[in-house]
Amino acid sequence: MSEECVFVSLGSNLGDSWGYIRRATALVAAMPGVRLTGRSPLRRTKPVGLTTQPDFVNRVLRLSCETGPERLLSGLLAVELRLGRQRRVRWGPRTIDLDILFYGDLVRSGETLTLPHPEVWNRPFFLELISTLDPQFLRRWPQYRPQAGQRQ
Ligand code: A4P
Ligand code: MG
Repeated sequence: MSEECVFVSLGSNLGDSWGYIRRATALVAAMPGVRLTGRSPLRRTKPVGLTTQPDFVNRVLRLSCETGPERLLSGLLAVELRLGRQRRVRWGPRTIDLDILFYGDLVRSGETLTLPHPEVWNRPFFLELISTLDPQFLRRWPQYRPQAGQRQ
């Protein structure tokens, strides 16, 4: 299978969030068929959606993947379980959440996998963190809306 450029988000707002993000980064980098090609800085962010919960720590990873999106997603779910993630409330607090933001140019909508991740354009910190890894990447997407006065 060909290698694709992939962006994965990491988020945590329970327990030792900085530690969970660092451990998740190492576990994702060790997954078969996955090569870590960039990791963004860590950002403390205000909760989106359910706003009455602690602040998050977020990071974005850039990967080169030959797994295909489904195998990548099941690998990420295994990392979440290994780090003690329990699913309780949608958009609620979590030790670790790993989402696929972009898998190459794939666009799909399904029960188990929607690409690009539907919340990418609603969460400015994802856009900012992707830009730290690849400043040109978001221009490939028609949803990309440059700020007034910004050069295209
Ligand atoms: N799924 C579908 N598409 C994807 C994808 N592109 N990547 C499915 C990963 N998973 C995808 O996710 C539920 C199911 O979504 C998965 O089993 C998979 O088959 P989940 O992680 O079990 O549940 P969730 O995370 O509660 O729901 P969801 O919709 O993933 O929520 P989000 O969008 O991840 O929101 N505020 C800040 N500041 N920072 C955050 O990181 N995160 C959330 C969670 C809310 N507020 C936040 C943050
Ligand atoms: Mg999720």
